[in-house]
Amino acid sequence: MTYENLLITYTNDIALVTFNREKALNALNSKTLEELVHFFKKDAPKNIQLKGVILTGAGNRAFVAGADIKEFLNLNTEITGGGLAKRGQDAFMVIEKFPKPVVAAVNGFALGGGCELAMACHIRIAGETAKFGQPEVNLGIIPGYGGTQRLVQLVGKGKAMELILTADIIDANEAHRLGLANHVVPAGQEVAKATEIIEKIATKSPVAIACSIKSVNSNFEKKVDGYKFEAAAFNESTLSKDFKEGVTAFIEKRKANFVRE
Ligand code: CO8
Repeated sequence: MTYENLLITYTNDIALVTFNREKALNALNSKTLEELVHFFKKDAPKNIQLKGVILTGAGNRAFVAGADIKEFLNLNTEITGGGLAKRGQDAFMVIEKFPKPVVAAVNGFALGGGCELAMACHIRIAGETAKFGQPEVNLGIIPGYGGTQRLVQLVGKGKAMELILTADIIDANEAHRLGLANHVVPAGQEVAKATEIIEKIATKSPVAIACSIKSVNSNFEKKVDGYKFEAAAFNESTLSKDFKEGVTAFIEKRKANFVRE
């Protein structure tokens, strides 16, 4: 696929995916969503050496300012609201379930679908100029790309309810205080901090990382018994070469040498 709205570069086996519609504050249109899914489903899994993925926005004003509101004009003719929401939810689920760390480097507005996108990532780094919010009720809609679910998971029901009902926009420090942002860094340092975290994770067992991601996610799957899921994922990790290497390295008092394969 030729990417038009995503800019994808690789440095030291880390993919940097930049939403590249700066004039529209990187708003997510259908083409961008399609490209995002293609990247996570087709291109990224082929790259065995990939350590993780960083998502960020072009320019210094926005991560992603939301779903592309201009496309809403076609709603209920080309696609229903439910269909549109499902398409975005499915896309973000692919990110949440990606077996390697996905970190959002939030360098400006993360509103509506942009906040929902950041929440689908495993970790969020906020630049100090970042702004988060779910302003959908201003438009007569609700968060439809997973926001009513993931915001509750991250900040709790009371605060999620308030943010969604008031459409308040919060700054990076407030997002950090609430647990929505993992770290706040000076503007411009978001990708560097995300890189540092992915590099740290890359020294660990890839099998254990993938099992940890899916096991933590299982906590939020209503039909799944998270404890059973965790036991199965634990079992999977014990059958790996990584487990043998990790334990042997400990006993031999050396650093484990895990291999991505
Ligand atoms: N969609 C489309 N275009 C956008 C968007 C957007 N979400 N946000 C900004 N833009 C465009 C503007 O239209 C403008 O374009 P142009 O120059 O052609 O007029 C350009 O970006 C710059 O924006 P502004 O001039 O408005 O810049 P300001 O600095 O004055 O304001 C704001 C910045 C506050 C971020 C403002 O642009 C804004 O409020 N944007 C909309 C934010 C928003 O409401 N986001 C939520 C969208 S709804 C959503 O995400 C729902 C997700 C779930 C969908 C479920 C399926 C139905």
